[in-house]
Amino acid sequence: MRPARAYIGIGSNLDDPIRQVRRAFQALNGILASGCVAQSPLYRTAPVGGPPGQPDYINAVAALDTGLTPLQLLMALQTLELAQGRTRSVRWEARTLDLDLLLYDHLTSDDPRLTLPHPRLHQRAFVLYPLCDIAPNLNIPGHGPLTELLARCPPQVITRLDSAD
Ligand code: A4P
Ligand code: MG
Repeated sequence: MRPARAYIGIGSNLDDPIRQVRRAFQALNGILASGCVAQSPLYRTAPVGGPPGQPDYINAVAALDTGLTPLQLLMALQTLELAQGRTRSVRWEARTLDLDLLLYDHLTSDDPRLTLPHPRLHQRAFVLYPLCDIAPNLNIPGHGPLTELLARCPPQVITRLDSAD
């Protein structure tokens, strides 16, 4: 069977975030029946929402070809978050690693366990910029062309890092 193309949003703002994101790229390649086919550049981004005084985030996006179902893939992502020290208490608190399933082929779902596309993807520069770097022609189900979402996105402080950073 043809693999599905999934896009994963990666975010970290604790415990050496650049290292956390690079480690996450490697770990994504180790997911069962899956392979990473593209990695975006890294971005330094101001925190959106959450408790005040959080450090900046490092964000990036990976494209993954996968034979897993959407829920199997979500569980694999949550296992990687835990392996990199993720804890959960307050919503949108600082974290060592957040892996969001942004898109899974053109699937849509309003299941709260797994909403597709990711419910806040279309409003977030820290997702849209790296996604556009690796998949500029994407159409986001229910929202339209990625480039149009980027043009309409609320202003956010976001800086692309050099690969040497
Ligand atoms: N869930 C439902 N749909 C999905 C999906 N498509 N991908 C459920 C991943 N998870 C999904 O997620 C909470 C629950 O969402 C999960 O149990 C899952 O079943 P979580 O990762 O435990 O908690 P969270 O990340 O704190 O919550 P949430 O609502 O996913 O937050 P977001 O939207 O991920 O936002 N600012 C900057 N600059 N950069 C960031 O990366 N991230 C956030 C978190 C806030 N501000 C940020 C950043
Ligand atoms: Mg999350």
